[in-house]
Amino acid sequence: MESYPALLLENASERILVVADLHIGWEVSLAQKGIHVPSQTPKLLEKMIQLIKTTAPTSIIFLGDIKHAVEKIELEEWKDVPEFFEKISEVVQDIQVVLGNHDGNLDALTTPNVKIHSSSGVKLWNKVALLHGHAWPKIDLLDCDTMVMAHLHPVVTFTDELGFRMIRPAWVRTKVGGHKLAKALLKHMKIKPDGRIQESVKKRFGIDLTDQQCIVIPSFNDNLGGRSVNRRDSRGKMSTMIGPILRSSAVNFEFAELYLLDGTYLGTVKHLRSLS
Ligand SMILES: [Mn+2]
Repeated sequence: MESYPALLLENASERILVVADLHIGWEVSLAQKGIHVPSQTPKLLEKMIQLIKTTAPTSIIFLGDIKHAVEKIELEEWKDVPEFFEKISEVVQDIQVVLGNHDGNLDALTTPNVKIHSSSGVKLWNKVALLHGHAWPKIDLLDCDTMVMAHLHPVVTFTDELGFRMIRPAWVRTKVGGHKLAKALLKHMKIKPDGRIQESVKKRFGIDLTDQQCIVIPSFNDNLGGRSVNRRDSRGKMSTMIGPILRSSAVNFEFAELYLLDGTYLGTVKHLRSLS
């Protein structure tokens, strides 16, 4: 069976499919550089429909970057994005979007059944935090067990002795320290904690801070580039330090676990760095 960069979250009554980073209309950015590729949206739609057939979800949550143009709407997106939502709506009625950094003016392109959440994220079943990851989370997500993010388009790089390079999408699983994330978030909110962070957050927001499992979901569109999680850039910096959560000291990326799309466990970032 084909492996998809998708999560299926289940409870007794719901099956929620979570996918991210479709970047519909990315071909248009190539056309601006003189490279003309036919619209790839029909293939993306076909892949999505197949996934829906396989998993029979009750809802779909898109974790941001539905479209590619950041602020404006490209001519092609006026056609491709609404058509995409129309076709998906024929098979699943409950569709939700958590906004990503590429989703400016997205509401003009969605069908009326699509519910749009802000980039600060949404809480599912009181225990799963869902957000794109380019913006700060809202503070009431800080008592969840699990945080699911996108934005990074994580890939893993393998280079052999001859210099041949293979790059594959990768799932990332790590931990977010609740205390450190809350400290950074309060600072961003310009709130001075009165006393200890834990008590302060409880008193002010009624939130019981906790450490969370953090999952970074690979991009659904496999024509996109990604951030190589086990490779340093030319200045020796990790390219994964993007977005306020990953940039905060709350996430230790060194010990993040990496998996191939089919679930094969590869090792930690620290361990796989020598292979990049
Ligand atoms: Mn993206």
